[in-house]
Amino acid sequence: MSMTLTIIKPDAVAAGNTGNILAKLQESGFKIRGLKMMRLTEAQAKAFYEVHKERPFYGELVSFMTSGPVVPAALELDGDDAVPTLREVMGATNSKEAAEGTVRALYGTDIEQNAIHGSDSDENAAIELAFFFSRSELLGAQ
Ligand code: FUP
Repeated sequence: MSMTLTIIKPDAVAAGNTGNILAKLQESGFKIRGLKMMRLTEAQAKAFYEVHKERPFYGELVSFMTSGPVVPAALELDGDDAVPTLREVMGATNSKEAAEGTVRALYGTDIEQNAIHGSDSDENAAIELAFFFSRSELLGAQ
């Protein structure tokens, strides 16, 4: 099995789409191994997106991600492909360009308010899972 991290972002949580998105991820084969609702602090949002800190959209991204509650979830998939499978189900970064039927096409609005996050590599998935879930929280779910 393999794991990845999603975050249901403030736009999708506020719109009441948390349940629909979790259902769609489960229909795509993912098992939920960790789940919480929280409000990110500015420091947490800055740290999570540190890789983008020189980009012009960083400040707005941090303020969007702290604008309301988010729902991080640890997702497990049989086989090795949790990361690429979530990227496929999630769709392109810009919701306006995301393929029909993807989470971002269904529930996102634009390039910033794009409904969910998905880890982009196995290495980052491990870092991002540890950012939100302790080892015992993930082990306890099995
Ligand atoms: P993704 O992996 O598809 O989430 O995309 P990136 O890692 O490139 O970007 C992370 C987040 O930054 C996106 F989800 C939304 C935000 N972003 C913007 O707000 N504007 C941009 O031009 C690019 C990304």
